[in-house]
Amino acid sequence: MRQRPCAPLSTCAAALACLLVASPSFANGSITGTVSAKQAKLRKNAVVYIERGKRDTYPPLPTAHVGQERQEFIPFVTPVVRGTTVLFSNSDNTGHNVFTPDGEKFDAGVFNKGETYTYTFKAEGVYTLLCKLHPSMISYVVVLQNPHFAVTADDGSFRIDDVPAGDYTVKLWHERKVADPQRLQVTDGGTSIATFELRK
Ligand SMILES: [Cu+2]
Repeated sequence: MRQRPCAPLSTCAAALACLLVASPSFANGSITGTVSAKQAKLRKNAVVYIERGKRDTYPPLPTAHVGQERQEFIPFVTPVVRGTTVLFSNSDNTGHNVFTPDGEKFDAGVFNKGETYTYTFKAEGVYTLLCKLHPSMISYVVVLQNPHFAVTADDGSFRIDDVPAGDYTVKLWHERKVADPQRLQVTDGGTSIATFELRK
């Protein structure tokens, strides 16, 4: 096609916008795959993450939200980057509490419908969230070094996009099971496959 001497400005702007939107996916790669387990219901809610990213430290993510609805924490697992604040809210007509016995520990006390509590997670690790008023309530915050993570869907599938090219160790966290870490290479524009089998 012959280049027109001067394309309309809107065409240039649209082309530039396309380039800007498209370029990150070409500069980085993706990791996709599945988590398998004998019991199908165990495949969801696993966190797949890169153990150490290219940088030493990463900025915190925007505030994450864990709700309390119908006497459950929602979502079941919330991965965040170290330094991220999590806002807890209560939408039930009954009071709830949230506390963790893990890491630095915190206890929000009792809060009622419409009230919130925030906590900033300063150290990497897995934090169990519990409610002193309802022993069946449980969920997890998984504090990671970097934002390259995903939570598995009901079928165990996951996808991590926008990963800088390089060699990585990819790990898995699951409430009750373990899986062997995977070494893999991410290439610019490529999709690397990681498969985890839950055991124990
Ligand atoms: Cu509760």
